[in-house]
Amino acid sequence: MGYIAVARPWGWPCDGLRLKMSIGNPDGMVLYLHNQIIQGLRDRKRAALARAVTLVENGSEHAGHILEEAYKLRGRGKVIGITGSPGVGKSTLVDSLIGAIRERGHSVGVIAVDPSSPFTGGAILGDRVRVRSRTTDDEVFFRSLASRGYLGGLSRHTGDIITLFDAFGFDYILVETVGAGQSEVDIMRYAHSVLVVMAPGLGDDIQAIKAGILEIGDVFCVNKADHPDADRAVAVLEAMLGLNREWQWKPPVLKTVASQGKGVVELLDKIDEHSEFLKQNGLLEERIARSYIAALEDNIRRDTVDYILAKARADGSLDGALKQLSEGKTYPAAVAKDLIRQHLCLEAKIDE
Ligand SMILES: Nc1nc2c(ncn2[C@@H]2O[C@H](COP(=O)(O)OP(=O)(O)O)[C@@H](O)[C@H]2O)c(=O)[nH]1
Ligand SMILES: [Mg+2]
Repeated sequence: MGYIAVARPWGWPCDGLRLKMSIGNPDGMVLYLHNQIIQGLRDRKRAALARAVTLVENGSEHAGHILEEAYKLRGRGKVIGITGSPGVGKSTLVDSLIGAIRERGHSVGVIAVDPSSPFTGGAILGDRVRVRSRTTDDEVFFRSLASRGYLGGLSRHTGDIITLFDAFGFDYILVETVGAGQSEVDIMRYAHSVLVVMAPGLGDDIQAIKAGILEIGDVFCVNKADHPDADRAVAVLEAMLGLNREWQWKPPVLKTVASQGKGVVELLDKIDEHSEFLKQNGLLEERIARSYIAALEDNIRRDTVDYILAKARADGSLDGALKQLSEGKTYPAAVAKDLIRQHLCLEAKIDE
């Protein structure tokens, strides 16, 4: 009877007959629960979304069925990526943007990808605390993902979780990524519009070039405009953008004081303007195609890595390789190629 407690955490009426049929048949029970979750997504039950995200985030083998159904429901929300170095004020800005979006009567889901603490494996608490004020609003949903150290520190399931949020039917999906470098550039491939946040006096102009961030930004925002150096930062950024190339869409540079909500309505207007530009010029499809490519790459990489390591563990070739490495007889790149050849039965040449 333990199943009943599992089936009803979000207070749906219990379907007695189907439940009885499922008890004693774990696979049937799992399917039943998953159908409940999918129906819950359609009915916009927040608890169903929370449950689905947890299953996907934990890499549950049963998540595929939910994702398959979620994929059919997706396609309504604007996916806005928000990126920039730690401390520039992204989370504060997200909080203000939530307010501006709600004032216009739209719903918003927020996904914050945080660097995991190596000690707890949990997401940084600060983000959760800050948005708590809005958690009573039914049209706002916030989820903080631990990054689990996947390739450059991103949550390996971010793309799938965006799909779940989209299936739920949010008007806006804000994805905040922390850190600076290739990993945050990569995650932005899932977004339709990318907002790059900078702050004066943090040397961000230099970092931006390094991270290739100028190329991915659709809208730029110099936050902490209460700082005296803000105008200089805007000027530097505009100069760098202007020299860069011929723009079809010239990314605007805005100033905000997120902590006081200043400039946030204008920022939302620009984000909307960019969405409209994409639609009017047939470019939204390109962005969506970009997100499919990102999803394919991420999934192929993830599944191939898991597969090869599992096979290599099982037949002892991983242990053998580790031993050879520790004895200095080979080097990791060579071992990796051997393992790929061995376990994927590859005849194709791998580039040396
Ligand atoms: N002076 C000033 N401080 C701000 C502003 N926006 C955010 N902050 C502060 O900057 C710090 C980092 O903000 P946070 O949103 O956590 O940055 P994140 O790491 O980019 O998400 C916090 O102490 C904020 O209160 C702003 O516009 N002006
Ligand atoms: Mg943050």
